[in-house]
Amino acid sequence: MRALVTPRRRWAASVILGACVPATGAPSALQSPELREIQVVAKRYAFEPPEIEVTQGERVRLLVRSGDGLHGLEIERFRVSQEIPRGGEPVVIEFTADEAGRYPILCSVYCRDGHEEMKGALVVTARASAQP
Ligand SMILES: [Cu+2]
Repeated sequence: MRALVTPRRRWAASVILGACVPATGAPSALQSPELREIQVVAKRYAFEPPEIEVTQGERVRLLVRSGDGLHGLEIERFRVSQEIPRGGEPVVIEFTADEAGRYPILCSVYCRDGHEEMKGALVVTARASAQP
């Protein structure tokens, strides 16, 4: 299934992306990944939703905003590390979930007493081997 991305939508996304460093290298032209877009709120001291589920091989776009002060969002396995500024403007983070597993999501910016407990999880479920 091809993702329906209108030119206008692309434009909007690239404008937001201008503020952040790409999480992964050049996109693979071989894949036609489905895009999974998920809104995430970082606030003291949790991520909402606390668990993000995607399917292996999907292109994941996280739209992350802060519900209070400065935070960070880090998923080491997918080389994601991004500051989430205060003010509620969404930060766009994109990566391809190319390996199944459960990966911790951490706050990478010290945000006071509960910082160490500020954890979420990215759950990448294995794609069924037999595609219809
Ligand atoms: Cu923190």
